[in-house]
Amino acid sequence: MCSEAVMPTNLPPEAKDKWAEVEATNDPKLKLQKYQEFLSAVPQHKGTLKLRGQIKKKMAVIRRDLDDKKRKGTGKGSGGPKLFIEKEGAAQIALLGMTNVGKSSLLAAVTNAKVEVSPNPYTSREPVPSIMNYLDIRFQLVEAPAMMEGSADGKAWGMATLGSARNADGLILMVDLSHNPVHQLNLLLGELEKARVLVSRSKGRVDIDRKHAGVSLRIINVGRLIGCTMRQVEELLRSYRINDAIVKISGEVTLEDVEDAVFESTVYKPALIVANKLDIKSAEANLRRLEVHVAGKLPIVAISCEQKRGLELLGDALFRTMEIIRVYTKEPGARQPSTNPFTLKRGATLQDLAKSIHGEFVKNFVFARVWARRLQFSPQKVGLTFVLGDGDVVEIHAK
Ligand SMILES: Nc1nc2c(ncn2[C@@H]2O[C@H](COP(=O)(O)OP(=O)(O)OP(=O)(O)O)[C@@H](O)[C@H]2O)c(=O)[nH]1
Ligand SMILES: [Mg+2]
Repeated sequence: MCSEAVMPTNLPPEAKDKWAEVEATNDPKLKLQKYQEFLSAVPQHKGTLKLRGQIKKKMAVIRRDLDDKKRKGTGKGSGGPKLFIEKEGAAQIALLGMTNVGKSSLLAAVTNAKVEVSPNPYTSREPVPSIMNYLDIRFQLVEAPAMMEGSADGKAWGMATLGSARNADGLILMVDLSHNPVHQLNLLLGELEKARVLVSRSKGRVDIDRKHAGVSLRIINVGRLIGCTMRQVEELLRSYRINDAIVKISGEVTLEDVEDAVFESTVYKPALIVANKLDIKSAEANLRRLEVHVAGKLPIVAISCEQKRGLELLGDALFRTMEIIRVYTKEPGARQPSTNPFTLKRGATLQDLAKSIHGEFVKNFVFARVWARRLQFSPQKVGLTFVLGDGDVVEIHAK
């Protein structure tokens, strides 16, 4: 894979420079232009075919989003619905399923969203966000337009559906227990895979986190590199001007996988299955079949929106699947910690917390005190590398 050529697709430096410019902008129009410039700098040979296809797809999504906005904007005078929903709360969860499985019913049952529930197929045609509260955590559920065969190829509202999945932090795969849930699940997973959204973590994985500005390039390898060395990985990343990021490698990873991660062509989303309509006669038998098929690879929550059964299990299932921890901060000298926790990913350190509070906090950090049940002594004086846990109370002392 990377025996002689370090770059699997052999991109010239101009193309890599252009890619850095693509990454640097969030303005859709400018991004579109930068993508175009990038494409012009990519040589047209077989080795770059896959990449060019992926970039064109990304451009199509942006164009469609811009068109939508223009149409809606001039038509009704409103901003119109967005293809991408801005994130809110601890995690954004895309609610995916074929039509009539009960996505809107679930939203209506666990959030205060005003949605249309109907036996007619394809009622919801654009992503609808709403907040679900669990303990002191807020999850943002986004009902995506129904998935169908061909969604990943852009059929009907496929762009919006797969876009919602790609944009989310996690997925709920919703199936209807009144008829063959295994078929429905396979269809969802098949379309997601076509769109390079994967739910399994069994294979290798490369995460590039560019949010950590100011850390320089850090590569954490807890996996195994196949056919390449750490140095080649670093060279490849730097050739794309990735000089300031945390890169995590786990499982078995090739240099091509690393480059895929640069273009974000494959993304991994934690997922859980919600099996609805448990009230229907054949549901129990279908649930057994689904459980046998899934074989513990994904969690399953069985519910009935109609009878409001099983809904109380959803919050905890999301909490576990999303690997969320809550951390309560306390001002030095204050008696009580804040009741509004910061939510972080399991494994997050004090440095991650400090950063999510304020970028300056890390620079001015002196020490912190942590109160936690799992510690032998509380409070304990700790530094930035301290790994936080759910329920920790933290008092940060800064200059
Ligand atoms: N028996 C039963 N019917 C349900 C349940 N949940 C939803 N339904 C019915 O299933 C139909 C579809 O529900 P919706 O919530 O509109 O489904 P959806 O997935 O949002 O459908 P689209 O937006 O059209 O793709 C409606 O007639 C609901 O009343 C349930 O738990 N049990
Ligand atoms: Mg709906």
